[in-house]
Amino acid sequence: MATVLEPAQTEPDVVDADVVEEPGLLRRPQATTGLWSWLTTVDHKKIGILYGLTAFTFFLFGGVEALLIRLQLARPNGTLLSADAYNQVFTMHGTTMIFLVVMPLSAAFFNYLTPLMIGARDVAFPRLNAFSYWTFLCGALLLNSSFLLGGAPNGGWFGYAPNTSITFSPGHNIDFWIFGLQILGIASTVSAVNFIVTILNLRAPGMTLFRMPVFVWMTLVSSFLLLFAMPIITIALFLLMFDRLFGANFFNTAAGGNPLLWQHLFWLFGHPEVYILILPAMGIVSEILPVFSRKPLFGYPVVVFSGIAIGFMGWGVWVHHMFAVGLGPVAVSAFSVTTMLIAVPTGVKIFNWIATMWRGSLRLQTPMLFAIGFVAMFTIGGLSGVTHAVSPHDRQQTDTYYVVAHFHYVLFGGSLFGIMGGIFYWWPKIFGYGLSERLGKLQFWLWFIGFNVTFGPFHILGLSGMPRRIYTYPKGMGWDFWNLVATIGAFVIATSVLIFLYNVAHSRRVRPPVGHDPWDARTLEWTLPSPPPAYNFAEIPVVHSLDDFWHRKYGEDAEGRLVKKPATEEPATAVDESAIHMPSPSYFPLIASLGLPVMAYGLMYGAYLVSVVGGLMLIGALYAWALEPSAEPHEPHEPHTEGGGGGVDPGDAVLQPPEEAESVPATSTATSTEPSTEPSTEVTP
Ligand code: HEM
Ligand SMILES: [Cu+2]
Repeated sequence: MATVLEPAQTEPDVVDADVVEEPGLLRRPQATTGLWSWLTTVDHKKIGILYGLTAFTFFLFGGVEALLIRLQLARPNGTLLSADAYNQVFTMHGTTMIFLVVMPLSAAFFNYLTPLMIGARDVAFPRLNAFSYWTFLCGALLLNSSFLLGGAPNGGWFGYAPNTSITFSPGHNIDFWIFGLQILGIASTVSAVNFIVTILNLRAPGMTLFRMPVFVWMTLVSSFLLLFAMPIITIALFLLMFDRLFGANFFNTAAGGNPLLWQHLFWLFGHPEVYILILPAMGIVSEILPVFSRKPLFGYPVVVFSGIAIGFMGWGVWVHHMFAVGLGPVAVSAFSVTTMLIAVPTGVKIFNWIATMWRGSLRLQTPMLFAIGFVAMFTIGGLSGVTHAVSPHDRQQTDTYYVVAHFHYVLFGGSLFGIMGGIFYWWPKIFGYGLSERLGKLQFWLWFIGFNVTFGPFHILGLSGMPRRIYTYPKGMGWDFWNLVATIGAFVIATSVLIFLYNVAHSRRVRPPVGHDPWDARTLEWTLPSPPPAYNFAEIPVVHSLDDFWHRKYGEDAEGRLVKKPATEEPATAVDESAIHMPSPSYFPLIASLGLPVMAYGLMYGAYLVSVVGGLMLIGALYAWALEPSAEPHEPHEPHTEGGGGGVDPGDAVLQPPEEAESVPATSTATSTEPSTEPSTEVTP
């Protein structure tokens, strides 16, 4: 039975309900459009878009920092940046690209796609989700405010002690790094909890774990990694904070402390962190390759299990970052072996992706080009990683440009290629129009060539002895030519990014319509209009198989050939949107988040009263949030607690477990803020 959208309850209705509004602060905001609606939104789709826009803005920041580095190193004896300015720029470049670009871009996809892919109306804790976004933004702004407040962090993205102690870094530079990462850590941890609960509790009927898209699996594994990794860096940062602000000596050798403790703690977090950076992109590529090869993913269960295996094995390799610190042959050999072993599940994935394309009918559209680019570049990065695992080799390579080459092939060649493929793939679903394919292909080739011209030479520079983190180098070291080549490459990358921005502006202007399934895809999100209505599914779908949407569209004839099933023309049935219960907007998550940087600035500058104010903002908003009516008073519906779904916080519950959904009358505040342009007859139940 097909469905037709009832005209959404318009604002005025709600306004009428105001006559019964409760007095005071706790009255829920009602705006569904404009800036206020974005500041108070708890809609996973809007929060996903906020993460995406913010992270892409920081990509531009990190990119400019990268160009400054490359300009400084383009010629020997560069004078563009002083030594300290250079330290600030590369530290912020690395920190930005990891914590403010790749992680939040992944979170953007987690937020926008997970509920759509599992057949849910939102995440388990919508206001907590808003809190995690605003907290991320507060952490990012605090970190970058350092440029205006005396100097940005300058101790490298892994902040080795005792270089980052108050003795060797007396300014506030490192304090900004500590508090910035602490606040970002809260955002990531909260978000991880949200996605674990959502994926384990809010799947549509029939969406068993092994019918979930690989992207959802990688979201789950990354969230568990975040849950266990963030506490480790949090403790390390607290120890460093106590050393710097309160005279402790955790890392001070002279007072019995141990700088190696920092390295162990940082890389115990740091290596799982690199999988937190790559697994989402691996999930994205595992969605794109089957669609553009018109074949199911080869070895779906193996791809899933190798992701889980990487999630576990990623905890047993951290010492490969410390092969040169003198831990002794036993430790070094053991971690060499574990590091080589982790190449196995990674290699398995690469073979499965190649096998998916093998004998497929490939459509080389932009998402597919980036996905294939991912597989090729990540393989190169993985191979140089294996050379690091051979510890005598690593002795030559550690702290040289060979290492810089390695992590750019896996983080840029891997994560960013995958993410860019995802942007082109899901853009039509998110915004209801497509990006230009012609400009997309031009961007891809410049991006691909620029990438290899920039980072390929780093392998040569590293093996010919060029250390990383030097702000200049003398003439005649044999590094002049390849540094110039690398800098030219960096500007080719920059040009490709400008073409992307032009593509966005141009496509937004002409808005080529796309329909709900422009790529002939396989997963649930493509059953919905583009963009989806605020409540996602008019009816919670019932899932019967992996790639459920594909199997609704295609069957096999007697010879096993793929045949399109006749479209089921069914009479449209009315959907009463106002009967669909959705969480109401709230501004308390934003206020709670703002309390965190206020606390940090107070601690950093010793203005403890300011910290108290920040603490009160946080606690006050959390209480108000807890006391906020879970839905508008005029909405006659069963209290949420009953149907709160396994372990979901009733105060925040949006959805009952799907099988109960039908029974609960809903509120009207769920009016879709995004105009659903498509009559939902296109949505098959
Ligand atoms: C846009 C093009 C990029 C260029 C031209 C570039 C260039 C560089 C260079 C030359 C360095 C070495 C600085 C030094 O050791 O003195 C560096 C460091 C680094 N880059 Fe990039 N990079 C780019 C993109 C990225 C991306 C996308 C990521 C991660 C997702 C990333 C992560 C890092 C990290 C973590 C460091 C180490 C910083 C440190 O030593 O503390 N970079 N980059
Ligand atoms: Cu590692």
